Amino acid sequence: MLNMKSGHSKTGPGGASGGPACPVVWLLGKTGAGKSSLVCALTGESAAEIGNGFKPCTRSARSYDFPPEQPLVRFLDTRGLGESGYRPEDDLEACRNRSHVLLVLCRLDDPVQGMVAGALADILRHDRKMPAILVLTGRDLVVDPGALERAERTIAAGMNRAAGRDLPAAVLSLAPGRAADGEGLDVLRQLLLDALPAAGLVLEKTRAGDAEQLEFQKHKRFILSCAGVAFTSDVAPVVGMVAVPATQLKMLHDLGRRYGVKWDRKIGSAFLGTMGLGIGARFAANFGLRELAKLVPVYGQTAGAAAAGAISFATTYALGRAAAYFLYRTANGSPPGEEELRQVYRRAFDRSSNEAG
Ligand SMILES: Nc1nc2c(ncn2[C@@H]2O[C@H](COP(=O)(O)OP(=O)(O)O)[C@@H](O)[C@H]2O)c(=O)[nH]1
Ligand SMILES: [Mg+2]
Repeated sequence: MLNMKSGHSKTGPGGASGGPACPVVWLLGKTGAGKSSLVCALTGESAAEIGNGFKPCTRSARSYDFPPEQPLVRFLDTRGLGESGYRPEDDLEACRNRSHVLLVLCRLDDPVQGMVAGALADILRHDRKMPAILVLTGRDLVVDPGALERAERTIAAGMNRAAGRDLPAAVLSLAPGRAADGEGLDVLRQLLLDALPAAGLVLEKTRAGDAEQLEFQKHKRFILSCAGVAFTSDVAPVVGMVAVPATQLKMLHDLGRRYGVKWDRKIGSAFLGTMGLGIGARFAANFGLRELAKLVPVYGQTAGAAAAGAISFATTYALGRAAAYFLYRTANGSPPGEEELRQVYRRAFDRSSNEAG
C-alpha cells in the first residue's frame, strides 16, 4: 500500500520503493535460446529497440520494460545460463522474488538443457506457486518430423521432471527475418493470459471487432495501466480498500474525457445504476470514494481463492472495460441496458482473472 500514492506509472517499474509497478515475466534459457527474439515477437518491437531498451539489474541479468514510454509489463532476462564459468546463483537469487511468471525457453536443436532444468528446479523449490510455461523454440531448425517430435518430448519430459509438474507448453519458430510464427505465438499468448492476465492482456494481439471494440483498443493500455496500479498497491498484505477505489475513480474521470463525455455525478450515477449497484440520486450528491468502495464486493466472494492484488487488477480492468462500453454507447445516444453492461463487466473480469471457476 505504501506505493499507492506514487503508484502512477511515472515512477515506472522498480521505482524507489523496491518492487516493480507492473507484472514481471522472467525469461529463463541458455544464451541463444531465443529470449530476445521472443520479446521482439511478443511486443512487435524491433531487435534494435529491444537491445537498446534492456537495462542491467545484476552482473548478467537485465530487464526490458514494455511499452518503454509507459511500462505495463517487464521482461527479466537471465543471460549467461549455460555459458562456461557462469554461476547462476546470484542472478536466480536476485530475480526470484520479483517475478510473477516464468517462461522456460529451450531451443529444440539443442539437447543440452541440464543447467536450465537445474535452475528451474531451484526456482520452483523456492516458490512452488510460481506459474511456469515451457517455450520450445527453433521448430524450423529441426526439419525431420520424427526428430522434431522426439526433441519436443525429451525436452518437455526433462523440464517437467525438474519442475515436479507438467508445464503447459508452446512450440514455436522464431526464425530471424521471417514473419513470427503466428500459431505457436497464439498458443503462448493464451497460456500467458491464463497464467498472468496482467501480462497476457498487454501482449495479446489486437483483435478484430466492431466499432466499439476498435475504439476500446485505443484506451485499453490506459485501463491496463490503472489496473496495474491496483495490481501492485494490493500486493501488500492489507487489502487496499482506499487505494483501489481512488485509482478507479480517477480512471473513470479520465475515460470520460477520452470518450468526450464529462464524467460528472449524473453520468456517474447512471453508470453505477446500470451496473446494478443501486446507487441512485440519493447517493449522487456525495458520489465519491465510499460509494466506489462498494464496487469491490468481489473481494468478499473471491478473496479467499486469489491474491488481493490479482482481484484488484481484475475488478479495475473490468470496471474500465464496462465504463468504456457505457461511454461509447452513451456518446452515441444509446446507453446500454443493465444486463448488457453486466455481461461486458463479467466477461472482462473473467478474462483478467486467472481464478478459473
Ligand atoms: N531459425 C531460428 N533461429 C532462432 C530461433 N530462436 C532463436 N534463433 C536464433 O538464435 C540466435 C539467438 O537468439 P536470441 O533471441 O538472441 O537468443 P537469446 O540469447 O536467448 O536472447 C539468433 O540468431 C536467433 O535468430 C528459432 O526458433 N528459429
Ligand atoms: Mg538475448
